[in-house]
Amino acid sequence: MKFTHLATDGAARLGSLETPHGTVRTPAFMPVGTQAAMKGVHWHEVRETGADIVLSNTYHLMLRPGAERIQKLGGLHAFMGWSGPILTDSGGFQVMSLSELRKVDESGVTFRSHVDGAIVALSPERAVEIQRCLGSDIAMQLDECVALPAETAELDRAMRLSLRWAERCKRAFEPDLASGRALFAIVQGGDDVALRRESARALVDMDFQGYAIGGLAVGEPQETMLAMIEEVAPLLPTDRPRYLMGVGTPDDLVKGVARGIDMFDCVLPTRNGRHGLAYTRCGPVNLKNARHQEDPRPLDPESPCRIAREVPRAYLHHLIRAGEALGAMYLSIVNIAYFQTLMQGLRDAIGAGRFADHAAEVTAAWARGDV
Ligand code: PRF
Repeated sequence: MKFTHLATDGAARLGSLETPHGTVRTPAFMPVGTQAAMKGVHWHEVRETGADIVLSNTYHLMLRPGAERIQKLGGLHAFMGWSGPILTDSGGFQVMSLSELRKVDESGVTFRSHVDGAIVALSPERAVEIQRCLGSDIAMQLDECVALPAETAELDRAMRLSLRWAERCKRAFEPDLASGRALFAIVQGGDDVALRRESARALVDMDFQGYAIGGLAVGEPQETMLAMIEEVAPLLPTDRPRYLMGVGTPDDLVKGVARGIDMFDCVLPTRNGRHGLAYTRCGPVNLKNARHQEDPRPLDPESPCRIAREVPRAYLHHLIRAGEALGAMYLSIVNIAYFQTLMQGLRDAIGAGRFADHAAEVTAAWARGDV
């Protein structure tokens, strides 16, 4: 994997990340296809929104259909029919948020499968092995993310455990280095500045191909999240990509890029789309609202997305109210396309040296709204 840093504007960075399955233009937003599917959206439609890379999950795929089964079928790219880059999360975060009877100890996490009730163990070594079976272009270390607010002692314990797991993941990943696939470390430490610094410094000393900031957007106010990014980003090597995990709203993305983040992922565009919320250049539009019942206007006549440009709001309102699958599909595409257009605008602005002005314009259009 090769990261080329093309331009900077303040702390914002324009770059390009070469993976075995193609190039990712950064700053990048990765839509989330948790179970090897972008719920209701074809891969060619995901590609048409402008997405270069997608995220999928170790946790779900190890339980069903199984990592070794996907490997037998040619790996995750062939299995699901997405030929571009794939980043896989390591599973620890999903274990903590989705499974019952979970236990964390030095060896890893043990939990009860939500699929068949079986007891499953996930160690740092197994997390790397699963991501090898999947053939993900970017694998993540196993880590422990603590929800905020939390006691310092708890944040300290989880951060140190994550550092030891980072070492073990790195060792387990050594045979993969020649493949061009990458392993990213994850900075933890919650909202504690000293812990964040210690985590970032220790991981940088271990020398990973990229660095994620985890443990944010887990219950803290946005200003705390931004303060942590401001502490951590300057400690990370400028020649490696920086990934803010599980973030966020369009406003989070603009503010994250302004602080030097290169990659993001979030379920918001697809999950909120399924629930009737459309993201547009002029802010979010809740299509469930009765005021759209007789509105013939499209969501945004200037959008590069055909659905946003052409489909009447009244029809989208009807589809969502009637529980039609097409409504969820349409809004998922509209939203992924909006997030990609937003990122393209940020990339263009960094390249042109007008990031701050552009960010202010984007924010002002949301504030004005149109409806
Ligand atoms: N760790 C991992 N995945 C994650 C997170 C984390 O801290 C987050 C936190 N926002 C989202 N996804 N491995």
